Amino acid sequence: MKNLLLVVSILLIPSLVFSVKETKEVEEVKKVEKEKKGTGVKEVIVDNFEGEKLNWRGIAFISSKEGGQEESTEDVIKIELNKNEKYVKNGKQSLKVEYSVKNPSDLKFAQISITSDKPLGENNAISLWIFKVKGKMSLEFALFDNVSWKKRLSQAVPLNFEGWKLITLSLNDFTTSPNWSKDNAKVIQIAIRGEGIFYLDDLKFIKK
Ligand SMILES: [Ca+2]
Repeated sequence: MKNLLLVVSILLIPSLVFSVKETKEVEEVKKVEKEKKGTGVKEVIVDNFEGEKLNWRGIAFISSKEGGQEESTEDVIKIELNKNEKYVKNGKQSLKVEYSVKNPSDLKFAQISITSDKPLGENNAISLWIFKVKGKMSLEFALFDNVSWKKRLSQAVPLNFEGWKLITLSLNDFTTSPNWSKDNAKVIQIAIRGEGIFYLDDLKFIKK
């Protein structure tokens, strides 16, 4: 009996040692993969549209040739929370944006805006999902420092696709602005030119 136990132990010990070693190696690999993937910077969800309340506001504008702008009384920018799952990327809701223009002109645009609870901070990019339904539109993003009210502006992003598209804009895609601080960068404005309907989901500040 004693001999049998001894034999069993001798047979078991190397396999136990091996499995402990293997577990450690797997953990090590996982740790390295995590460090490679994660930058240690926490992304900020600006809006995933899962709330009850609409946190956005939209205004239709017309620019004057002198450079000023005033609210347009003939154009309509409609924004609402959407529950139709076809147009939801994540969760149960998204944002529906509909802009219709009566007399199309290059001077016309609509602007939708939101204030994030948390600033851009150590993140360096904006990401969002867009489902374009119809129309010809381009979007320009402005990121405001909500203390100095300085802004950085993106290039125009044409919505020349249908269905879902992930749009990522890094800070390098924006103009620079003195006295603009990423620690106060909380207000996002999206200017829409053209007209049409699109849905928006998962607007975030991320580290690229
Ligand atoms: Ca959502």
